[in-house]
Amino acid sequence: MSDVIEFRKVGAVGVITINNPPANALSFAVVKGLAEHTTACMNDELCDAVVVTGAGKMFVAGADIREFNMTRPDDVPEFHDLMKVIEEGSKPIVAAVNGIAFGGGLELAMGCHYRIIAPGALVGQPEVKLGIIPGAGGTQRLPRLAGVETALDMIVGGDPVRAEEAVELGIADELAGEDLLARAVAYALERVADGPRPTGGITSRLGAVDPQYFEEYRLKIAARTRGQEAPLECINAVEVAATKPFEEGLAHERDVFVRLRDGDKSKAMRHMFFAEREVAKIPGITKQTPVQKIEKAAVIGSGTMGGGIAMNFANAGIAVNLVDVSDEALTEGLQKIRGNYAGSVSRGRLTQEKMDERMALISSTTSYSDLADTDIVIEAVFEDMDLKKKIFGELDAACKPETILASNTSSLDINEIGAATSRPDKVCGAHFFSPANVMKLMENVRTAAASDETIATLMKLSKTLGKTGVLVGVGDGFVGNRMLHVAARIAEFMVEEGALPWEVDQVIYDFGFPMGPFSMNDLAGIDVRYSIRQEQLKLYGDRRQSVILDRVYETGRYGQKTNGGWYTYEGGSRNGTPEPIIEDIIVKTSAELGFQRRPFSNEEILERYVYALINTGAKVLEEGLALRASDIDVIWHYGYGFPRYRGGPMFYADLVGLDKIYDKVSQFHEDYGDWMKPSNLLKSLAGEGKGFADYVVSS
Ligand code: T1G
Repeated sequence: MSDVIEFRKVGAVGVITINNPPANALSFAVVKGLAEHTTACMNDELCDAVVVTGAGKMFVAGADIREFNMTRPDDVPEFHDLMKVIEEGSKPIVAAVNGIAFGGGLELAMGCHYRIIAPGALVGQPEVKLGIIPGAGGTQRLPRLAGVETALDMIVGGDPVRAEEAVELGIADELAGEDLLARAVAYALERVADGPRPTGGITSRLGAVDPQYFEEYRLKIAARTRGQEAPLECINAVEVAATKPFEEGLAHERDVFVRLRDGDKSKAMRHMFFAEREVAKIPGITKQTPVQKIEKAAVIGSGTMGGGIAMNFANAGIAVNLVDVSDEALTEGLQKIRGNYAGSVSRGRLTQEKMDERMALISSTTSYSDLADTDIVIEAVFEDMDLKKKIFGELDAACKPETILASNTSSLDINEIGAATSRPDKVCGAHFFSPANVMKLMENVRTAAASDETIATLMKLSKTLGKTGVLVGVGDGFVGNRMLHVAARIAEFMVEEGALPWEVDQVIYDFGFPMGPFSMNDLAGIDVRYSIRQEQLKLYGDRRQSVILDRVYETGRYGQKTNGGWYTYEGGSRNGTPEPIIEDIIVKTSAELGFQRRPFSNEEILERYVYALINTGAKVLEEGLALRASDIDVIWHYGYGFPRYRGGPMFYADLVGLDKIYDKVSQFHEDYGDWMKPSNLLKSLAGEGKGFADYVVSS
């Protein structure tokens, strides 16, 4: 029948094994094979019961996400029809759940009559993280097995539960011992006398639920699911399970599943699912590329960034030596780290024991001679090329030959830094994002001289630290900040021309970002942006910068740190309010600059900001500073909060259409000059009617 399904008889029990690596996804072939083998067993007089299990380490990771955009072949049942064949089977069907049963995997197990689960296995309905709801009966069967409240938590949250808890919750009937399959076969035979137990017929757990409960649940999740549809639809589907007949619930689920699956938000979130896995695929680097062990690390600079970076190593169980020029600086840096951990302990996110373990992994020194045996050093001092070259020269002399030397610089030329050492093949960039112990993104910077081993080690280190490491090339601002600086400038120019900071921020917030550029400026510090611009003016004198930011800086309003920047922050609140002083400065400066202020529509604000991002992303691609467009999407999601349900700037551009974006950017080019010149890649792809998804960087 099908090579992704194996079948054998164990006595009077038919054992159906799904063998569809790498994740045993419910592909069309698997669905077809499952239906055929189930039907065959039901018609086999010598078969008294059936066991369904997965080959390898997973039961089933879910439906095959890659097939969502494909047309289902006529001879392949819909998910619901497969579950109907199983649930209405005339003989007991037992799911032997090994490893992972997610999405359609858990739904398959719940379509079976009984479930035996292996210790340590995980079951979950993560569909909401793909912008959809379970589409194979999960919203209707899980409430029947585990009750409405548990079903809501699992389906709306999307997080898995462990085997032991699955038994307690009623999702699984029994926790297997050493031999899952043997136990499942025996259990199936024990159930022959009882016969099938269709999950759809279980109603005892549904109990009368107060409609208010669902309303309160909707309010509870509203803030964190802003802009998304799937979470609310998950609640609606579970409410239908609790209030309507089973068949009606299945029909409701199917209609909503198809609508969300075919919508842009789910396509964007599925794009991100694969994009964040694609970043690990680097031309020339394979599983055979040697990787250096990282058991001892050091961080140069005990400031905010250095301390955060050091915490990442301690959190991963790696000993780390914090280095600075004085004991006072180190004392202050360690105190800040201790305070960060204590905050997590007080919020119940970390145990005191774990905090103590991590603090014990962090040592400190003012002497490079203590770094001789270090495996990797991350330099995180302030952005001064001469200082960095001096530090790298000293590290080169102090550390063993194989030590990797990485800079956390956000924009300086790491090729030049590497040239200050005798080991340029061991020099790279590890650009963390602030706060470094929280933000998942690492821009791993590949210099011209870095060896494959150095890059492979750096990419593996990202995973070890629980980060999403994206490989980028050496360029001003690498990828993320290069794009940010262009968009931030265009936002400032819009304010010169007539928009107000809070108008721009509202549009960008409503698009789905956690905050707009001016709020972000207040958070990071206007003084920080001011100094970056001074650096850029040195590097690129030709680039006109809006002087409004200078005027605000000159008032001493640096943002949240001074309780006022673009916004005013009453009583230390983090929610700013528009400030009339700022509006006066803006209007006055616009007049000085000769602008006749004009209103900006929300659409124009969004287009200018986001298309500036996209155009710069296209330039990054054509300069070979990113391996693929989807890497840029991953950078912008994990580094800057680009909403996952929009898929990242480059995916979003393909949805809008590159021809439209090219036309708009051409207009910006006329308005602002060459720094907004359309990218050649954008122009050529638009002209060919293609998208960034069609563009493969020559490796
Ligand atoms: N479909 C297609 N490919 C998948 C897949 C899936 N569901 N899950 C994993 N892969 C691929 C993945 O792209 C990678 O490929 C390889 O398997 C290893 O994955 C009807 C409609 C299971 C926890 O959302 O969470 O069911 O890069 O690197 O770290 O209601 O994969 O090697 O070519 O992630 O060990 C719901 C998605 C689907 C779970 C394993 N299920 N998967 O993590 O390996 S929708 C999910 C995961 C659904 C039903 C609905 C993880 C994992 P490649 P990996 P891992």
